[in-house]
Amino acid sequence: MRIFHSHRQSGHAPRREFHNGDWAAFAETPARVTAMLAAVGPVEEPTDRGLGSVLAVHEPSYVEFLQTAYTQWVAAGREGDALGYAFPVSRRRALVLDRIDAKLGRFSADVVTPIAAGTWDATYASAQAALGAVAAVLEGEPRAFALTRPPGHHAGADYCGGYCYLNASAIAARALADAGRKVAVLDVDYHHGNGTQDIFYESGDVFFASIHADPATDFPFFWGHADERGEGPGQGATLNLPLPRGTRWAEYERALGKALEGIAAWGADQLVVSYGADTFAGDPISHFQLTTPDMQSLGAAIAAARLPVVGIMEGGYAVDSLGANLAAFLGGLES
Ligand code: SP5
Ligand code: ZN
Repeated sequence: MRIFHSHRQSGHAPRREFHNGDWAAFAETPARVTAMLAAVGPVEEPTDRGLGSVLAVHEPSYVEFLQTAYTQWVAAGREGDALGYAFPVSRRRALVLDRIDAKLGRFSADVVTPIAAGTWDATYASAQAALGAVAAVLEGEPRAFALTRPPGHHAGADYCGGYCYLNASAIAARALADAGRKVAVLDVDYHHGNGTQDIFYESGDVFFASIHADPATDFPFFWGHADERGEGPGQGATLNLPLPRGTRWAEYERALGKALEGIAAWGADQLVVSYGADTFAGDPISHFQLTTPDMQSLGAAIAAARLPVVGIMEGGYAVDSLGANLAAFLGGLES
């Protein structure tokens, strides 16, 4: 399988994140990339296809913010990573705010998504890796994978969140839909892909299905509940399948069957799979019980839908097992 990845994606390395009222080591580290590269075949450096497909999903003001936030942070005399602390939760006015702290609040959903020196370059390269996989599939490959990092599925049209900045899955889905494919996004990361859902919530041309930890107990809390089904032209084109902590493969497989049924009933001819290895039993921040062989079963069940697949890497924080889990998933996908 053709796999797209740029070394520039490792330039994003925030030092720490806010966790349970204190600072903890940042979980979404460049070491994840090292582990994955060691376990998969050779990767291709993506062609730079520019900002067009990024701006088809994200607001120009948000993209400009991502490009300049760290420089503004440093210019304001700050040290460490840029992080907001005040958020406009009530009757948001379209204020043009100058202070970097105000902009960080305006364009962030949480305080676990710091912007460091290499963040823009890495998230841009990650989006280009996704577009490389899109191009491969549009050229006729049955499947291609983008080894994206930082991940993307928590990022919305105008906000970062959950370690995500540009939403590679949404960018890939939009590009494939604009090329005439009938696209379904299947999100199998442990966490609900709220950014992707939000981007396509009112659009009838991309279906979004997600299997994830019940947001009643897990991040991102405010999205991913079973009664969220889309609105307007997107009514019925969102399918959420929350599962309890402790879920094992047998129960997960049933939800996967429902997701694939929904996707088939909608008439998709193209899949974008947001793959997170954080459903693994050994994941340090998650609570499902999938094993490495289950990752192969997951890939095989998706392959059985017999649709072209663009795979996008999302989360997965058990670094020592991450390579094996990704290799198992990709092996299943090729079966
Ligand atoms: C893409 C993805 O999987 N994002 C997950 C974001 C979850 N963020 C909330 C969990 C915070 C846990 N922090 C643990 C720090 C340990 N060093
Ligand atoms: Zn996740």
